[in-house]
Amino acid sequence: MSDQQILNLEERFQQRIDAEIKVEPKDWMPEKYRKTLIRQISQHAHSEIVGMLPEGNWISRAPSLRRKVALLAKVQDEAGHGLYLYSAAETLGAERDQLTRDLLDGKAKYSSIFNYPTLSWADIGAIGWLVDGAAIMNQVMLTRNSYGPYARAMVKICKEESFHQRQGYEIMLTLAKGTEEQKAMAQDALNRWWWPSLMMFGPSDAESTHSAQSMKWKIKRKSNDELRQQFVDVTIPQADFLGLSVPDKDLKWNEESGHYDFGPIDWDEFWRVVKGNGPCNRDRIKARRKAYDEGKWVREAAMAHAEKKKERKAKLAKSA
Ligand code: BYC
Repeated sequence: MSDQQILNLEERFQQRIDAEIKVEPKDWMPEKYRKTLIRQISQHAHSEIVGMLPEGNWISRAPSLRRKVALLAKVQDEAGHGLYLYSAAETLGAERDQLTRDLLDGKAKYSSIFNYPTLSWADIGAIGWLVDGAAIMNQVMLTRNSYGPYARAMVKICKEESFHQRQGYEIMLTLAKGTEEQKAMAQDALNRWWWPSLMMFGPSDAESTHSAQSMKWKIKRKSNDELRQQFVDVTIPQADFLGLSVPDKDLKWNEESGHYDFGPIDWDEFWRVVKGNGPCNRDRIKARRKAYDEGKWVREAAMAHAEKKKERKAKLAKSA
């Protein structure tokens, strides 16, 4: 194809995006659009899968049967989200096995938040409330992203995330209204999860390398800072209702802007975690490698079964 033909196609592609027409797997798309989506969707899928680990740590120690059932369902939902997202990446030509290998080799990114430890039961409340809360803020925007399979996957995922957020907030509410020790546990969890939750939205707009192009292609509809501010504005009244204080001495309501002002984020910590040096990065990858190795016989059995089925079908077709 000549350069001029590609330019024409790119122009038409942008016009369709501007007209809010969804891009579907068999449509022509610029190679960079495809790559950007594979990057973001696979990072998102890895986040769902690695994100099962911090909460999985508490399934066997949940304080009641009811809590255990809810947590088990939530963690299983995250596995489902990972699987839809890997399927969405496959519609763009990515190989699932390669994506998994990139994660296990430490080449692929996943959300920074999942590299922090879950030290107490209150952390399970804080994750549902803050981490799923932040995830919803971002994913509601993604239900309107320009790539059809990704946008549609987000609709179902957001419904499930809403349940996750509510179960987390309800754990926090129970602890905050409980004994002094329980309230202290809830406060300690908020202290540790607050800043990493704000970091989840990614670098500031000035530092975000992909935002401008992703906004143009409507993969993103709101900037990292806009979503972060939206999250702070929604979450502070929820913390007030719990009677807990957010660990930020600069936090205050700004009458003029109609938003909360908040203190500076420690971006050195963010990049340290993203680059593999957070408190749990090594443990997380080790756990995923172990799961992959232990699942080898399942993958082999599934392949052997598929092969046998194919052979049986071919035999039947021959004898018919
Ligand atoms: N952590 O140009 P930028 C869940 C990277 S899981 C690590 O702003 P972009 C849940 C970024 O990848 C839901 N890395 O990028 C599961 C880029 O690096 P590369 C998780 C980060 O893509 C279990 C570089 O920094 N949600 O809900 O335009 C239990 C520059 O950033 C992070 C998603 O994955 C980070 N936090 O915007 C409970 C949402 N932030 O690729 C809950 C989908 C940035 O150039 N993803 N980086 O090497 C997105 O919406 C976008 O990718 C982001 C970043 C807003 C995260």
